[in-house]
Amino acid sequence: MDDMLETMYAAPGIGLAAIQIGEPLRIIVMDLAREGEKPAPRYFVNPEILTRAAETQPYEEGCLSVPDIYEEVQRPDKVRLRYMNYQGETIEEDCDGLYAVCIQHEMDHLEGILFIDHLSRLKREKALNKLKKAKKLAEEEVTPAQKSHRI
Ligand code: K1U
Ligand code: ZN
Repeated sequence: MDDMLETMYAAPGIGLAAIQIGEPLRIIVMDLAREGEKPAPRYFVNPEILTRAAETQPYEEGCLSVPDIYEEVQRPDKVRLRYMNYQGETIEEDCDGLYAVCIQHEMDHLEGILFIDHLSRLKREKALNKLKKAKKLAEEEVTPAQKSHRI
């Protein structure tokens, strides 16, 4: 979890699920402190959503696994959560605002779901095309050293 937090801060991101760094574990880290505020890391082991509000809220989400794509997603605006913390204690709490958005986004990762899966077919296809183009460009990109050795 310490390594995950370091990776998340370096990205930078506000959340990270273990599977995003290739670890198939039900672990999430998060820090919703704003720039200039004291870091406030949170750790979630085996998190479960106990209840979801019927009301939804829109939030423009991004994802470290889907770079440079930002889209509005509708999710329940409040959830009740149970998880084990860093110290191994079982915690139950109500989440709202960005906390509710982020924990639902991260818990989707645990099930192999990405935020673009919540979009309309058209928006998802546009996002996937943008990703494919970026991947192609990155593959075509050559380093200055490689360029100077070209004939
Ligand atoms: O899980 C992830 O891919 C991380 C993702 C979390 C997230 C962001 C927005 C809504 C829901 C979940 C990110 O952290 S994307 C980067 C980001 O939002 C951010 C980065 C630096 C400063 C502030 C925000
Ligand atoms: Zn993500």
